Amino acid sequence: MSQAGDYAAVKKDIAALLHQPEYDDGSAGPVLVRLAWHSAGTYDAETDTGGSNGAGMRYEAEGGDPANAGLQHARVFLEPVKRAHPWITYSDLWTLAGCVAIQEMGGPEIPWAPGRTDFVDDSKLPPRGRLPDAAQGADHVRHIFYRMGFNDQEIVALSGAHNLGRCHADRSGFSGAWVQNPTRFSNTYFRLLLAVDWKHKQLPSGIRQFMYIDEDLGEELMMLPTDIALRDDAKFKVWVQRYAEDRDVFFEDFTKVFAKLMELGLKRDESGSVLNTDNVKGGYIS
Ligand code: HIF
Repeated sequence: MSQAGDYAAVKKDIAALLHQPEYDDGSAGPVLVRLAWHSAGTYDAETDTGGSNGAGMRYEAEGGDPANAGLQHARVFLEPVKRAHPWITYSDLWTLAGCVAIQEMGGPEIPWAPGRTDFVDDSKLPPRGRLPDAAQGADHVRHIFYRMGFNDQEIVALSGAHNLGRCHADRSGFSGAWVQNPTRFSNTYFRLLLAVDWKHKQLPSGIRQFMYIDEDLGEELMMLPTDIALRDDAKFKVWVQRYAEDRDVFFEDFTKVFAKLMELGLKRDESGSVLNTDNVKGGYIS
């Protein structure tokens, strides 16, 4: 067992578990990034509810939300790390794991700070329906991310995370990966979004997505309707073009916006300590 507060030891163990030859594309990384984002992405700035604090996905109300299907795999991957470092909260572990995964897959280092609590404050529980619906368009994407406090540029920068991982028919209903190498963080997602003639595809289930078959590679790639919306909306497209052209600018902007996502709902004092865990007394919600 590591000493309480030894986050370097936790990071090392997270990095060591990413290689999973039997799972998906051989890495736990993408699903860990999705876990981190779904834990935070329930935030509503107006009511100050939701967010990563509380690790609510451990419980049915949030964990059983169909939008979170498949994330049990990510939580199971992290259990040995929690056992080796029992002092870390799940909410810190899940957000940290997403950041470590991004960096280990070739992405930027995301500034991350601890201090989240695992005590569930019932008054902060997010209702279901806070996470985005991939079948929709630009208005919906704005509605969801403006609610968290993001602007158009930040929405597009964040979206570069779809360079990672894949859709699973038995989780979301959608199917396939966005890029050819889905365990390598890059700006390929933006480049493909613009460069390729994406065609409608209807899956046997009736679900509609977009597809492109790379004849040379003999490989089929996909985009969600919400991804295509970034290309087809004039204001979003400006940023898609910017990030397609300049990987460094994308990495810089992504770093800031992913760090902001991980912090939603936390209030820190000048020393960085989280203030809004003050309803936790003697280990229980008062
Ligand atoms: Fe995703 N996302 N996401 N997403 N996402 C899926 C998978 C991943 C949306 C829908 C889906 C973001 C925004 C949105 C990742 C990371 C991020 C899947 C497939 C869907 C349907 C799930 C499955 O079937 O397993 C929508 C509608 C979003 C708003 C536009 C974030 C910006 C891109 C915030 C983000 O960081 C990652 C990583 C995956 C891959 C998971 C995997 O298991 O491989």
